[in-house]
Amino acid sequence: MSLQNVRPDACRDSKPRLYTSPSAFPNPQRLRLFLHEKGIAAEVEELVFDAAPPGAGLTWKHLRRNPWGETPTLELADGTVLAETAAIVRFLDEAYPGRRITGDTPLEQGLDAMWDSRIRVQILQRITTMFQVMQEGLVSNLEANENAAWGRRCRREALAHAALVDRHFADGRHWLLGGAEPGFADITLCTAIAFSKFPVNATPLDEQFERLGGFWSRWKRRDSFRLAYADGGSGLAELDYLTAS
Ligand SMILES: N[C@@H](CCC(=O)N[C@@H](CS)C(=O)NCC(=O)O)C(=O)O
Repeated sequence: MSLQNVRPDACRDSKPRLYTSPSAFPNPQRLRLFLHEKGIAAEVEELVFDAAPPGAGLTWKHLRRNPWGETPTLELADGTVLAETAAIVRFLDEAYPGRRITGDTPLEQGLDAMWDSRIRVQILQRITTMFQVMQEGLVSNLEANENAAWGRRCRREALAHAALVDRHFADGRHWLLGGAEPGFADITLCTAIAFSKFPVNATPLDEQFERLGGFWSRWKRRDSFRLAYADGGSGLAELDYLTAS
C-alpha cells in the first residue's frame, strides 16, 4: 500500500497496536504521557517490550516491523507502521477527537514544534547520549560505548539549554506556550526532567533550576502524569507512591 492510500481514519477499524517500553525509557514514556493527556490511552493496545539489557527485548519480529528497532512504534489495523514519537503524536492528535495537544492554530503548532525540537535535541537527546556513554559495559550493536569525556560534555550542554528554558518561565507562565494546559513540548520537557533524574544520569534538572522544579511539581499533580507513570517502571523512587496500593 502506498502512503497516499493510507486513510487517516485507518486506526478506527480496530485498535492500533502500540509497542512501548517501561517508563524508564524516555521516548515511549513521552508518548504514553501524550496519550493520557489527550485522553485516548484506551484507544490503543499497548504492548510493552522490556529492552533491558539494551536490545534484548527487541525481537526480530519487531525489527521486521520497524528496522530501526526502536520503541515507540505504532501499527495500524491495516498494517501501516508509524515510528518516531513526534510523528506518532502528530497522527494521533489529528486522527482522534479531544484537546489538540500540538496546538490549535498554525502559530501554536509552530511554537509547540519549535520548543519540542529544542528540548528533544538539546536536552533530552544529550541526556540519553550521556546515559549511553557514561556507563562501563553498556553496548549498542555489540560495540562498547563508554566515553566519559563525551558524557560530561553532553551533561554540560543539557544544563546550558535547560538554563535557557528555565529563563523562559521567568514571566510566571505555567506551560511553554503560556496557555492554561500543557502542549506536546511540555510533555517532552517533563520527560527530559524525569530522565535527568534517573539514578545513573544524576543531573536532576528540577533541583538545579527553580522554575523547572515548579514545572515538574505541576506535572506531578496532573492525572495524566499519574496514569502515565503508574507502571512502576520509571526507576525514580519519588514516583513509587504511584504504584503503592
Ligand atoms: N527518535 C526516536 C527515538 C526512539 C528511541 O530512542 N527509543 C529507544 C527507547 S527510549 C529504543 O527503542 N532504543 C532501543 C533499545 O533500547 O534497544 C523517537 O523519537 O521515537
